[in-house]
Amino acid sequence: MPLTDANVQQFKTEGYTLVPDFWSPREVDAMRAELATLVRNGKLRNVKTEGDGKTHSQTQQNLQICPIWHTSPFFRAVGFVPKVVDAVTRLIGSPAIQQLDQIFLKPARTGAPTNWHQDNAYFKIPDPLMGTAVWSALHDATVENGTMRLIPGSFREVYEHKRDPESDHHIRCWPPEERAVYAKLPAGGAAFFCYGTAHATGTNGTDQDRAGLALHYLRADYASAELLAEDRNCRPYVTGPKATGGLKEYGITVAGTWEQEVARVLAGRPA
Ligand SMILES: O=C(O)CCC(=O)C(=O)O
Repeated sequence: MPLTDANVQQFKTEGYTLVPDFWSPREVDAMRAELATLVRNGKLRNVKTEGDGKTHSQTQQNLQICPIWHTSPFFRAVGFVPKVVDAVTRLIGSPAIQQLDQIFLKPARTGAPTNWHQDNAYFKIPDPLMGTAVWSALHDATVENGTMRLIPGSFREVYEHKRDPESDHHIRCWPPEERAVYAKLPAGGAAFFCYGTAHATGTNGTDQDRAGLALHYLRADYASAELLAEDRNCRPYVTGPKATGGLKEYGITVAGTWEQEVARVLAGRPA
């Protein structure tokens, strides 16, 4: 489902927008199957700590894989899917690079939060509306299982960030939570939110796992020189004159492979 004009307008004024049926059920099935393979192969790690930022929790889990592109050709391809690239272009313009890809999996009953932060506290771009996350729900994302919360309009504010003692590497802030909205999304729904939008996920106390796939895109003319270094082997251009479908950055043409990747994963074939 493409973005509507109302989605684009909401992103520009409130810093986020939700699209409930962004991915097809078949695409979601393939994403879950690939995630299960990554979990089985031990590719996610628990970043939840016991309040000291160091000691990993034995009772709660915030399982993360970041980046994913060098482990999974399937998730590498997701960054070039035309509906993703079109949506990103409508929201932040062109030329754009894909900056990051990651998954957070919150296991049933033990799933731990990712605390409040603004992505721009990490990325530090001069205009926080010029970068966007595309956060896709791989399972129904509800209040009960800790779906994403977002603070409308918070991209106009800059909150102080400190090391998050509940994670082994994250930072966090303490924004006005009473202004937050829940991104309640069915599996296959997507939340788009700009680099300045304060956001957090919660605990998963339900009997089902919940995972979110987060892709981040940045307008290239707002990226630091280091992000665009000629010899980088990631952060592909997805639009504009330097876009090669991944060939330049990954050494292989990735754009256009999504359908075959979905079919391959659903058939259980190795990459
Ligand atoms: O899914 C999560 O727990 C957090 C995702 C997130 O914070 C992000 O994409 O920036």
